[in-house]
Amino acid sequence: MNRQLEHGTVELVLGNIVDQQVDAIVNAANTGLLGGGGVDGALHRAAGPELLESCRALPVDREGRRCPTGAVRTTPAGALDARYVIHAVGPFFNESSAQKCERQLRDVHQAALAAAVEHGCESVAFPAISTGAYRFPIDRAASIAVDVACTHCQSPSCIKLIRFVLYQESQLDVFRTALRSWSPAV
Ligand code: AR6
Repeated sequence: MNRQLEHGTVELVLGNIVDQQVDAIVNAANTGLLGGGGVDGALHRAAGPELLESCRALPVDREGRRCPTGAVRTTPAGALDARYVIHAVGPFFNESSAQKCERQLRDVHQAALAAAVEHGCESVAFPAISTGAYRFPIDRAASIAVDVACTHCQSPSCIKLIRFVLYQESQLDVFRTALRSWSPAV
């Protein structure tokens, strides 16, 4: 399914994030940025050692993080069929701080799109950030991700194609509902 907005398109596909041919692939990373399971593991395996080397070269802060939660770092994409990997650190979902988690998930999507614009990208593929190991409820994550993407595509300087790559049919269904029902804030 896709939805054409004023200046760009938001697309939903069932598939594997590592197979995407786009300018930038977004990784669902952690603050250390040295790989992990899920999307992160799959991307590092497919990209080869160059991706890990690029991540290792990024500066580490006093808390040992290469990227704080809610932010992104951009590297070359190694052997992937993309120019960049945008490493995005989503929040670990916790119901007792749900509002903060929701804000951080929104921030990380906005930061990834801003990084893609900054690097001159016209197409970006996102996984469903935070909905695996980080346990963000899929319906809440989908409505935030879709809202940020659709809002972005209302702006003339936007990314022309934002693709969400869902791993399971059930996740695709949830994103489909969110994309169909999205309307601009008044
Ligand atoms: N392509 C597309 N989607 C995928 C793929 C794939 N190859 N593999 C999994 N998914 P997760 P998170 C889906 O856990 O929740 C890592 O260890 C998956 O079904 O990859 O942000 C990092 O190093 C789920 O819906 O990311 C971090 O420590 C979604 O992608 C931590 O997990 C995200 O699942 C980040 O957790």
